[in-house]
Amino acid sequence: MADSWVSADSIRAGFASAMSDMYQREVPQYGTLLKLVAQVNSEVLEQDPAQKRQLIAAGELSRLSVERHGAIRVGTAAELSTLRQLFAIMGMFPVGYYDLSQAGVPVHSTAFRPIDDRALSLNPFRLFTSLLRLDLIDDPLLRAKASEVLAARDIFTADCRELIALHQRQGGFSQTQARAFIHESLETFRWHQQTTVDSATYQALSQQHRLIADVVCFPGCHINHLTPRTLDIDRVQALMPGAGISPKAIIEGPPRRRVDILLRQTSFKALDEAVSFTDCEEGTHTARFGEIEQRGVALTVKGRALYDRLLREAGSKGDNVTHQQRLTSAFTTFPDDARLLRQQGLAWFNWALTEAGEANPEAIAAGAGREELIERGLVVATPMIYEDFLPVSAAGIFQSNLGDQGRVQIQGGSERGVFENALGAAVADELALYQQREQESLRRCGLIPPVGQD
Ligand code: OOG
Ligand code: NI
Repeated sequence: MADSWVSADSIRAGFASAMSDMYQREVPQYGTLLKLVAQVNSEVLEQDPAQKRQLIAAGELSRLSVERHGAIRVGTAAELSTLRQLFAIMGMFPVGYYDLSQAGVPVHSTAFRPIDDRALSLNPFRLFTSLLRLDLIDDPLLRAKASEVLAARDIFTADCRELIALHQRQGGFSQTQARAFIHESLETFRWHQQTTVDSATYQALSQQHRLIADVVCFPGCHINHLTPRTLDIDRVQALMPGAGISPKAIIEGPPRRRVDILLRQTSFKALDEAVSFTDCEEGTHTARFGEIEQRGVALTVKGRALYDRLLREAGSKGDNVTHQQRLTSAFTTFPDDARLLRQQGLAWFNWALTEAGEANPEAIAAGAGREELIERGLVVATPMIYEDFLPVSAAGIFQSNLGDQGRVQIQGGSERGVFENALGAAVADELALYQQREQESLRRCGLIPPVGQD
């Protein structure tokens, strides 16, 4: 029976595509953004055949056109822990802990994502998932009200809960069950025009923080954006207004470089949407938007420390042009060359033998230096793409949709233990995952000894 279960990868791909269809119907501007990104990506590939060849060789081209990430926000530990079980069925596991309270946003987060090379290359879909920190609501009456509203809702359908339990019992899904599961789990992320509260409660929560109202007042945890991957984020940002999309002021993350690092992101502003309250039909809520991202190589601890320092030094002032110039000059000390990134231990790479390398095992066994093997055409090292998120950038994305309220003062620091308790599991360390993947690739090439012999 186990042989005939549908793979987690295919459930994830089916889910990501159903989510995208739903979101395009719900937020038509997102469909426009997808078209723009597809157009720019195909222009880049046409104008830059070398990049196209590299992407094909790295297995990146096939996953380029599938959705890259989305984001959701939940209100209780029980919701978060059920989500963990739901995403596990799709081969998505919690990676990384992000404390957004530092940046004045009352949530902490993780990313549910695939972990191994194969799953990442088949479909890298990931969800940035935030848990509201009710402890950061300072008014005790309002905090109690928010807890009460949250306790009364169930964001999962009864069938969805049953299917999760079934999967846990039998260890897999048939085709029919997998289809039903995708259908039922989508319900959790659907938009609801009808809130669960009266307008006074909505206003009070919204005044405390707009995000709190967004999490507490709805019957589900609506997907708040989806994010395709582009090969030229500067061009998409510049073309957005012409396509009737209004972008946020600056592109977050590192500057444009020859060897892209980490993650650059920008979004269009959240839309004002009509909602109704239990006591009144007319209201609006602003939460849902679209985003684009450009991904580059994942950095080591050393590379990441350098990135964080240069980003701090560059600061953030002015319009996007000024901001990008400041970044570019701050980042001149960050090597922009794959070989230097490797030699200085700043970034992770995927190592593989070329055909010549396969045909020449003695040359590899002779213990020549890795860079020399690359020069001799026996080995290739491909940048390992960053699969995670950046807390400073995430805060910028949150804030661009919170208007003036973006930066409230929040007391209280990182609460990783509290988050993991709520989740019901530890979050994986993203840096350890990259390191492990690089080690495995070196081992496959025979460049380091097999496990147990090193
Ligand atoms: C999540 C914002 C963060 C990203 O890409 O960094 C994010 C949210 O608004 O819920 O999606
Ligand atoms: Ni995002």
